[in-house]
Amino acid sequence: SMLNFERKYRVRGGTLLGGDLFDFWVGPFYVGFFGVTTAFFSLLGTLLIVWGASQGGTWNLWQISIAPPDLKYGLGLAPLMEGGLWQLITVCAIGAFVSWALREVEICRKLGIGLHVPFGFSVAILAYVTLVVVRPVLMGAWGHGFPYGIISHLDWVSNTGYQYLHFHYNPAHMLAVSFFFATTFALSLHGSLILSSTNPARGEVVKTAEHENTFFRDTIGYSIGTLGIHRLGLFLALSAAFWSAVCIVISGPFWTRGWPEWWSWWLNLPVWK
Ligand code: BCL
Ligand code: UQ1
Repeated sequence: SMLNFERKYRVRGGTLLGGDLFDFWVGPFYVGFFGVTTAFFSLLGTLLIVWGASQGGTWNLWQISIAPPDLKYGLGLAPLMEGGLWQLITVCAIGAFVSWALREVEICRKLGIGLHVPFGFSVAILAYVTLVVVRPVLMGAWGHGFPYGIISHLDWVSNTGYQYLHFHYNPAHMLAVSFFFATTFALSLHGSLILSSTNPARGEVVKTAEHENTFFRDTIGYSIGTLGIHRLGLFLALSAAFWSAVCIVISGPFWTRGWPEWWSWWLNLPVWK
């Protein structure tokens, strides 16, 4: 059954591409031109992964891996079984992620709401594209992308990290990690604050935003406000993904030595040098 609200907003129009083509719902789901392209790329990409797995010599979920081409192929196309499959899967992944973001945009336009959600998702896509396109292109070989496998991608992160001796000294990695931690901290404060005021004891009434403000004014002398906490949360989360993209794109294209050494600019400041 449809809510009155849904009936009111299930309207045609607001599409970016294709006009009325695919401008309809299937059950609860909006389809749209980009729903079709999402389905196409996801299905094809998943089939390619499963087929690649069938050629990989193991069905052990942890060990299945589809590797990028050898560095010798540079930025060219590689034979299917030597990284070409990884290249096709990467095209499908980007096709699916971007289609999903654009489908979100069309839904936002139908509803007349802001584009915050697709914008947020775009920053996650940016981090992924930085890993498998931007950095490999800047370094001259698709082989710098990460392999598609559970253990194998962890090995890639570890190997890539140690290539720069100690990744914790990467200043952008420091920022990214700090933003991830701050994001979880903010969400735990917000989630617990909302539950504390909306789950009253039996027989008591639900409390108000003023109670929420007052809790933080009493404890730390400041409340960011009910709208403000959501702005802060979005800022923290977007910053986490943004600085992640920065930390990896500067490793190689900008800095090729160990990250601890990068800090010699600090030791070399004229004040104490
Ligand atoms: Mg480190 C990266 C934290 C130690 C080497 N490291 C990261 C960052 C993050 C982080 C800041 C990964 C998140 C990210 O990119 O999000 N590292 C971190 C922490 C520690 C740490 C907290 C710690 O010690 C406590 N790192 C180390 C050690 C090094 C090291 C010191 C190894 C020895 N680290 C590296 C390297 C890298 C990182 C190398 C990176 O490359 C990585 C990074 O910054 O990458 C950008 C961004 C989010 C994404 C990329 C996800 C994108 C999602 C897409 C768009 C959508 C997917 C949809 C999905 C397929 C659909 C599924 C279907 C549904 C289930 C239905
Ligand atoms: C807060 O001040 C606030 O406003 C009332 C919320 O809204 C419901 C919150 O969820 C949180 C966590 C805070 C406190 C946060 C800071 C940064 C002071």
